[in-house]
Amino acid sequence: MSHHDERTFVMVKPDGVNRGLIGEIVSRFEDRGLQLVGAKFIQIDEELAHEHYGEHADKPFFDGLVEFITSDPVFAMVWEGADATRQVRAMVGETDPAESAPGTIRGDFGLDLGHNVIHASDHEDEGANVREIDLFFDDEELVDWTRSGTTWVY
Ligand code: RTP
Ligand code: MG
Repeated sequence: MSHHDERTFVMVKPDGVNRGLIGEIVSRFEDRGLQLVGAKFIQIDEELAHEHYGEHADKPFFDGLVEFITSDPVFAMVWEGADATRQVRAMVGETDPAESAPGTIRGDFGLDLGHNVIHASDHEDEGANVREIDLFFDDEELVDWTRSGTTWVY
């Protein structure tokens, strides 16, 4: 990991998994030149859901959000690259798919606020990427590696 590189947490939500969008989403990050350093297919339990979405505990949509995120499996990933958290958020789009530009993941695949296909660490919440990576992954589940022969990507 070179000095300008950063790791960020990304997760295909249950709606994206059910719609068969894991491969499409992984491809977009690969195409962009980001580097995969960890991934796993899991079903989130209540406790993990409460920790992950704790910032929204007081919101009216919290119970529905927890019910949804625990309803079916998710595909959790860690991606590395220059300014990765901001880069990924730009590729994801806005929270509401209706506000998301075509070409973004939510702009292309999101249905509504509750079914917006993907989660990514908030780039405006400093340390969110590191907290979320720690919450979902053990250190030994993340791979330190350098791609060979790829001077054209990060
Ligand atoms: P996420 O955390 O899932 O990546 O989404 P985000 O940063 O774009 O949005 P955030 O404000 O963190 O909200 C988390 C998720 O809660 C659902 N939500 N529902 N009904 C509502 O008003 C409402 N607002 C947010 C969305 O699924 C959002 O992704
Ligand atoms: Mg968020």
